[in-house]
Amino acid sequence: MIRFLSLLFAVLSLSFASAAKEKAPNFVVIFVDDMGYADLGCFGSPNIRTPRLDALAQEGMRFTHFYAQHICGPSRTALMTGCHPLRVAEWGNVKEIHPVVHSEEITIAEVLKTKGYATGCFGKWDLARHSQKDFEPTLMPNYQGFDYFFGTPSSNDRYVDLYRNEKLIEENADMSTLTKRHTDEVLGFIEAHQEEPFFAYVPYSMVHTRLEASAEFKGKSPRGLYGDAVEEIDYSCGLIIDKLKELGLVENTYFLFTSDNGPWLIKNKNRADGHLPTDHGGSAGELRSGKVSTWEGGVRVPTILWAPDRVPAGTECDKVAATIDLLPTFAKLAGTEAPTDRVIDGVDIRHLFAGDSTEADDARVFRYYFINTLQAVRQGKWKLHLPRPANPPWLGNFSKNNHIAPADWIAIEEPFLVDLEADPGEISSVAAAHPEVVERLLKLAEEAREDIGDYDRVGENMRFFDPQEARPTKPVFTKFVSKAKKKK
Ligand SMILES: [Ca+2]
Repeated sequence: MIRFLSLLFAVLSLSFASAAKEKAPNFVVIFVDDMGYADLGCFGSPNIRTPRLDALAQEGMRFTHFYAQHICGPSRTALMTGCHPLRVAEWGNVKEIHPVVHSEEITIAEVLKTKGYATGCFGKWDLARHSQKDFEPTLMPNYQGFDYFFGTPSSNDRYVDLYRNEKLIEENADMSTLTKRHTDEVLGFIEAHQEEPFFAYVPYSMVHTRLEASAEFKGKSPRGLYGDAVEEIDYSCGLIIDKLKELGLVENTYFLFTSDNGPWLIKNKNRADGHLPTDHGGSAGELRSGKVSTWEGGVRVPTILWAPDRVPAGTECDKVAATIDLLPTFAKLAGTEAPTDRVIDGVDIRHLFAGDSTEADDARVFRYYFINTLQAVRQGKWKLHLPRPANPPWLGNFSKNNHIAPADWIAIEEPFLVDLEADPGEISSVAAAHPEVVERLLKLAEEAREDIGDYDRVGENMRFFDPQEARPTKPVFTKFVSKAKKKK
């Protein structure tokens, strides 16, 4: 009997051990808003204190060539779908500045749901219309793969409404409370779902203007209110890490921190803004320009991956990687695949997570779209800015771009080739010295136009799910009436 019991115990322990090993990993993605490439200590900030994130970089990996998109809505679209935003279907077959992501698109949360994940979204959604009030309720997180939502429909430009799932719980919320409330919700979600695999997507409203910070942080950073808000985000990430440790979830969780676009260079607006002090934007360091541009400062974002024993400690990945890679990579880690019935732009980068790289990483092509326009392509160290007028009429309201410095919003007469290794600030073109590289990258740009599209053409694999005419343009803000509201 004793022998039988000990045998039974041995069998049970083995199966428990293998069950623990086989449990799909948890994912926590912090998608901070408008943080510049150089706004963390571990990415070179001279005056913003981020001890918790710096520690994660020491224990994990810094991605130094990691790409988001040029502005909030497209960037969220890319992360959610694993695709360039112009490829992604929207209601009414248009391509908006801030995509209204079609319900037939498959989000990263929907992919993970197929493997039994608990999914939560905490913060700013921005994919159901760029508006706090006039958004499409049936395109909110609860309809796009998330079991739980605590946050706000769009940006906090003027005011912010808070929702718990579909219920409006507070209008015009106190912005100084947002980071803390979002974080508290994340902690509660992790606690509640510690036994299941979970995906916590945390698109904090901060550090997008209007900036605010809790009383504990306000007025404390040498970098002013912007620094206060970043330092509170750092502290909050620390609380999430502490929770993972407390619950014994570290060995089975991937924690990724990144930003949705470069810094909002409000001080460069060169005009009276009306309500924002001039120090409210971050810094891209040596990278050129910021948010609302396809210069590196607009799209390359500070990124940290932390997963002890799976991601090598204290390492740096200088290969091209992007938010579009998270869907295919997380799908594989969860034991499934990215959707196979449509083109997905992102690639599986598990090998980069593990500290390896291949020749394919150096050959990878990254396409820089600005709303509906292909503006540049990159392969290896070469980046080619494509010719364009300073104020393209097809960009609608954005044909005059007050977000960035006038020197960065210029006509490009000839293909402008940059060697990003020698010239990270994209100061001068070396096109004349490397005509073969220019020719190769122009060909890659043409392939992107054929596949994804451009302002003047519908790409072969640009997606449309509605009966209306397929249009690659509509880059203007227009009055929107939700289908659900119409029905009422
Ligand atoms: Ca943003």
